Amino acid sequence: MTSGIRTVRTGSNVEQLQEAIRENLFFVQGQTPETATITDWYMAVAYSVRDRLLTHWLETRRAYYKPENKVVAYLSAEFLLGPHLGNNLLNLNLGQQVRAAVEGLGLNFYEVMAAEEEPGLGNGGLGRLAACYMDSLSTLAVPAIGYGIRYEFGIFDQEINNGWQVEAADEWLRAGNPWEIRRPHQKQIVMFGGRTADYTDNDGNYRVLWAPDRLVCGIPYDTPILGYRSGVANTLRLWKAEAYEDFNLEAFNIGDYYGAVEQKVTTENITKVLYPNDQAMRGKALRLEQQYFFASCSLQDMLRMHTAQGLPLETFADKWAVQLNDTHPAIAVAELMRLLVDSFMVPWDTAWEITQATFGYTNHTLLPEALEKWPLALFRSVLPRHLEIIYEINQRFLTEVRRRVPGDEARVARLSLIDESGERYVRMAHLATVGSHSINGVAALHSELLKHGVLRDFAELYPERFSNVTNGVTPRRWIALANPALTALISEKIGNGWLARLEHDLELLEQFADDEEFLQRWRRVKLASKECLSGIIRRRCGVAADPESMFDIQVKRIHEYKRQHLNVLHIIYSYLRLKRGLDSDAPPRTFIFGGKAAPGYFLAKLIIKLIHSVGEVINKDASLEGRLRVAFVPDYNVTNSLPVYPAADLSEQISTAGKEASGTGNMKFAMNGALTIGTLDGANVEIRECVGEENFFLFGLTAEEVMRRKAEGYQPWAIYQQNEELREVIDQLRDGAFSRGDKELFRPIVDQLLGADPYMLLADFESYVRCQAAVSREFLDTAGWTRKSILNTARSGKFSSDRSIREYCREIWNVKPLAKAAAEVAL
Ligand code: 26Q
Repeated sequence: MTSGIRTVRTGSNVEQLQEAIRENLFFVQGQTPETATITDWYMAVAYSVRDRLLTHWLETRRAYYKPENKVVAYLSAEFLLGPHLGNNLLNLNLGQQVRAAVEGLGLNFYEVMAAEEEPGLGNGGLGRLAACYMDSLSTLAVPAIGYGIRYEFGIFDQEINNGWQVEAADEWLRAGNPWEIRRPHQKQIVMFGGRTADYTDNDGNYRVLWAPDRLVCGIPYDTPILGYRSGVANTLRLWKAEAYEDFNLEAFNIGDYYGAVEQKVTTENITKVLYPNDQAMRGKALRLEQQYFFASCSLQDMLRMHTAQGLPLETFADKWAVQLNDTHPAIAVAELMRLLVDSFMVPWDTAWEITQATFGYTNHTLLPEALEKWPLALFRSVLPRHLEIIYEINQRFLTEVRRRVPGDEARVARLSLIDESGERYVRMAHLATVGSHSINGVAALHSELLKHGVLRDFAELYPERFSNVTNGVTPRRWIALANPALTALISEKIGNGWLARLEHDLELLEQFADDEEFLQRWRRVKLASKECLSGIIRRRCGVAADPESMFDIQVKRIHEYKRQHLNVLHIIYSYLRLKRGLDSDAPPRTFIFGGKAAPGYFLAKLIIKLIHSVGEVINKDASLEGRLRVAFVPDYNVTNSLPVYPAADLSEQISTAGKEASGTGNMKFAMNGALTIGTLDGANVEIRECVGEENFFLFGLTAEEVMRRKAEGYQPWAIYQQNEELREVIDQLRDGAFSRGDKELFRPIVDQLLGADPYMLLADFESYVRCQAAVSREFLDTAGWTRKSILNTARSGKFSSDRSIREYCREIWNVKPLAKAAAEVAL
């Protein structure tokens, strides 16, 4: 390369960057400044930034191929990354120069940034966790590859029509994706369906041949995941399904051109669309095909890299730590066994040792109805060989169980990888558990409950395999990018290093919690964030929100267990009291919601309608003089969430205790200085421990009490009759006060609340509204509230994903950071 090219590709002063953007606009987008659209400019800027991280990326890739480096493979059906540009600018420390360069070209920097379509390749918490973990792995200089699926359509876009959710296809690849590189030479081939046959080989060994009826190509698309100023860029490798051409040609050659094309279309469906986290989805063959497709591609890719280094298969688990992000990739356990035993002729026992030493399994749910299971017949039709392997694993496992606990066939049935209580199913959580050396939950309470609930029998057999790693979120995206003003204020007080050392440094803020001037500046930063969100709400929802009012926010997927409707009951309750002339001294509140409902989840969609309907009545009621406002921010996604967290005074984390595995939004809010109103659920428990109980609003039954109440027989009807104010809230809902007299519209919600509601809203209602009254009182003490806000931020360092990743590295993966960077980022 000539030095001239080098400069335009890598130079980092404003002139060089401007030159780079102009060149990319012309040579990549084929546009001139006169003809370019904002998307063309965005692409030109993105390519210019990508050029500047390629060196880090290729150097990190070399580390994967060094035999002495152990590599983390994070297998996840979802990676909910959010926009790349801002993140890469922050991590490369190029933000100011690129901004100046862009503005020097006569463009609005924020408009250019806003032209990025975010890759919404996840549903919510689990997918976003994978993205935060990739960020931390690179920041900590741990060699890692994220393996997943390159969905052509990510999570649907949400539109709101007359208060109802309407789904629209997410065409995120429309304009092309400047951050990915297709690597067709590293394609893999994946087999599906067909039959198996056994035979004896020349050495007298029992062998199985799998004759599939379909072959599919997996093409990797790589995206760099930069660390925060670490000089490391790990790879996110997402697989796209394409037709296996040779196979297709067979049909073509015998004249069946349309048959060949049809097969191509069917094949490419595998990576078409992300499934929503919806129970109604259960049993869809395409979902199993997706899971197997990416698990197989990823393992074959690791084996390719492993053997390319001349390493023997016996050392596979010394080279690779493969983490299963829930059971979605759990089929990898059977697939690694198949590859080792059938393809590489490794003896079964050796293969099983390698497999168990390789995998770790993270569980993200306690809801038994959410555990993945596949009807046996369907499983066999897609993966006949894997079913045999699972039977073999099961037989050996149950033999071991019978040996260790003789005469307990009920236990054997509970532990079996096959559910035979009715229609027969393959239990994916059981497969993941027996195939892993480590099983962890995602918050302390969750990990405890796991051992007493869905994985109890396994925890009794193998207690040493169970542990907890409490979730974390990356402070780079969730503080620095989301809240630049707060970031600047914090840096002014405690220096610049804290974004990479949250647990250690953030608590240094505490010393300013009583400093009058600091309090004022903290308050002004919060107010400016609220003004910004207020503008968004005005433009997008047509709701006027006073930035001086309390911003009370619940953003997350819409689900009964998360209890957005409990929040709504409190809103109605507050409204009725104000109408009656009570609570006139309470601070004005703006209730803000955001979140998507699974398209097939009727009650969740009705809750969205309910929020809008209640909002319509309240926002229009002039007699309130603006003391209550309700807004629903449409299309809640990573991009739209960024201005939300900094603007919150109050974070709603109100799930039924024992139902939310961890939650991660709760952490993002606390870091940005919101106080939490919450139950003792998931990571709320640990957040409260860290920030101090006086800085957290606790209400509701504990997980234990929930279970006890359920066992005794939960009677919502009795609660309804005893509590007059609750009765009025429910009656108004039922009698059409929020549905223009329509008594049918919200009946399903009312019926659920008064019926066998598994989430026990009414049991927590009184405790919740009382706690909310305390929130209102405390908010009136501005200085006291601000102090608590500062303490929430200062004490939330534990919830950095850097801490979580350090724990995974030490306790589960036995992986160390790259030597070069180790001095800078001590693990
Ligand atoms: C399963 C089968 C078929 C189709 C889809 C699915 C599916 C997809 C996504 C099931 C579940 C999910 C996502 C689950 C999830 O996001 N769980 C959340 O994980 C977070 C990270 O650990 C936790 O903080 C949350 O508490 C947990 O709800």
